[in-house]
Amino acid sequence: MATRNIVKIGDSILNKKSRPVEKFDARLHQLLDDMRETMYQAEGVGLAAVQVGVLRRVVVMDCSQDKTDYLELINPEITETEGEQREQEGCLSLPGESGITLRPAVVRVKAQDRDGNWCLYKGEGLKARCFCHEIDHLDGILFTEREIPYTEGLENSVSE
Ligand code: GNR
Ligand code: NI
Repeated sequence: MATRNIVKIGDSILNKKSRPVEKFDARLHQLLDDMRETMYQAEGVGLAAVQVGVLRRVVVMDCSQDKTDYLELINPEITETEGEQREQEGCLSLPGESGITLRPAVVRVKAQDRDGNWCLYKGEGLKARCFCHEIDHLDGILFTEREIPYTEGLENSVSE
């Protein structure tokens, strides 16, 4: 296992669309193992392959406090969403930046595992934000494109 360098803002690879994984082979497993180590070392809650310079639809995540909810998502797709949340978001590729985004409150995802089996996932709160954030990376989209002013929804409370 090894860590890989995380691509930072200014590198145009971050705006490119990643291609589906077709071969569930040893090379994919090495990529996943390296992404896992890179994510934990960087203290991120998720990492998309494009962030280590690989334009394939691969994500690792762990939104738990105690590293007990490690997930590998290959070719992930959002199948259903419920509600809305306006919460803070950051990105390992945009160090020092954070902002409020509008995301669904609950997100259901289907994805393949490292052997190609389809699995279903559900996330609320941070995990729902992370599913959306990582799948956006696979389509070349950064959270800054989803940012909203932190006052949104409070217009009526502003006195004139
Ligand atoms: O570490 C991360 N924190 C985070 C916080 C709120 C919503 C999404 C994230 S993902 C981010 C890691 C990262 O950049 N993944 O692509
Ligand atoms: Ni990110």
